[in-house]
Amino acid sequence: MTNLQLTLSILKPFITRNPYARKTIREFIKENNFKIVQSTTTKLTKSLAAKFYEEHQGKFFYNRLQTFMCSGPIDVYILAGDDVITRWRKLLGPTRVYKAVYSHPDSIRSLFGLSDTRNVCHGSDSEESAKREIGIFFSDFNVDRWLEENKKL
Ligand code: IDP
Ligand code: MG
Repeated sequence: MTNLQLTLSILKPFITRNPYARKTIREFIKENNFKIVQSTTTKLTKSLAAKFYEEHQGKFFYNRLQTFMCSGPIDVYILAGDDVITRWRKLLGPTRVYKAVYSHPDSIRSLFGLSDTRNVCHGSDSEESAKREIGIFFSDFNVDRWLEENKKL
């Protein structure tokens, strides 16, 4: 393991109602040797969604995003793996689904995305974001300690 990292992954609302998509996404996780370190199924409140997406407040798509993210259950995973932050985002494909369909046809967002808002999954974009986002959903989880302990293995 050269660059062990943790990332926060969310299966967004409509996808948790689609067993085939859920199964396929779990297979992607397995095939790429990512480990699910912790997982939870929950429903976001407006205030938690606001905290999670604080960098996007004020953008034209923000209200739509917040409403959508609170519209049903989500699966939240802490994923671990070698370079998992960029590799998970690569598996997701581009943020915009119409772009994903043309440029990354076998990505998760291309396969299961319905619109730019309903783009299937979240993935942290940096180590700092991963730490912040993991803290929102798993407040007892110590990112630094987990990495320190598991990098030695
Ligand atoms: P990311 O999820 O690929 O990191 P961000 O730019 O961080 O993309 O945006 C967060 C989320 O906001 C996206 O996953 C998507 O659901 C939504 N979003 C981003 N840009 C747009 C847009 O142009 N139209 C509609 N929704 C958007
Ligand atoms: Mg982002």
